[in-house]
Amino acid sequence: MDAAPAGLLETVATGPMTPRTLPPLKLCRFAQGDGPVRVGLVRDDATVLDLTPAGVTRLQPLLEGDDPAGRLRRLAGQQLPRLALGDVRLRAPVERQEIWAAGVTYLRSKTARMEESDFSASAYDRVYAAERPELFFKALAEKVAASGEPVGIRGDATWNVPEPELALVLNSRGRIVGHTIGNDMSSRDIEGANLLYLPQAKVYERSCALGPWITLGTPETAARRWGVRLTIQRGRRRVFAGDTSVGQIKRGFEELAGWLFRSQTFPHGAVLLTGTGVVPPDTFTLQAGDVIEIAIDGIGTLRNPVVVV
Ligand code: DO4
Ligand code: MG
Repeated sequence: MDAAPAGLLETVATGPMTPRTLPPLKLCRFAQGDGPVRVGLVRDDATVLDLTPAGVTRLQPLLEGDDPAGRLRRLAGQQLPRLALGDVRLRAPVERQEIWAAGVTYLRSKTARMEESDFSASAYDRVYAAERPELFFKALAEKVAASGEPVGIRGDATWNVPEPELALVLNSRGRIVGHTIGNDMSSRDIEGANLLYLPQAKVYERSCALGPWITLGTPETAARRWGVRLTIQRGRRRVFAGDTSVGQIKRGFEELAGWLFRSQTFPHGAVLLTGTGVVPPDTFTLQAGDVIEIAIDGIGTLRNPVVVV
């Protein structure tokens, strides 16, 4: 079957023979100036529909409902305040969810990490093939950088990279209710020195970015056709560009979510990054001032400048 146009994937039957393609739903958190954080729906990548007057003031109650996408489609038809996207500040699309990440889900990630460390090579090789995936805690929601906010490279690391990853948005029942873009910032020299240093290589100040919003209503079969593109800009120079496809992920989304929820509860839901398939060459390391852009079809672009932390 031919790939559907990126982002135009949900259909409704409008008559016996004429399914209609629906535009993607982009659910965001935003603020104006120093004002309170509100929940909105991004339309045409230009306007934000403020959902506050419709009683939607937080993401979680919406995501816990039986049909968040259906509810949002109904809300989109209401008379609600409209703001220009350029006039608001997007906030990370998380409230109290724990942020977790899966690792070594792409062949590219496995080979890069085996080259990075003789010491840990067999662990990466084994986990790629094992039934149980690698899952690790990544961030508290309050520590996540939104699109536009800085991400960090550790002051005590010498080899730092972004990891562009599709992120699954899960409600408290473990249901996949949406997708967003994640950046699993990583210090490869620390990780490569010893696998037991993984939490220090992965979990530090500003090590996770999510955004720019959550896209709802895309089934896994459609999301697996999305492309993932990473570019890194240094001043006027593009110092890295690479891409992959979500379809290269070895494991199913439900499989990853199922493992995350084994013997574990997430009363506020969770976000699960699904691993990276784009790895810059070993000679590349990020510098303060670089700007990282991660674009995923059907979602948008997550853009973050880099600072040393
Ligand atoms: O075990 C190292 C982490 C792997 C990872 O974060 C990834 O593959 O994305
Ligand atoms: Mg990763």
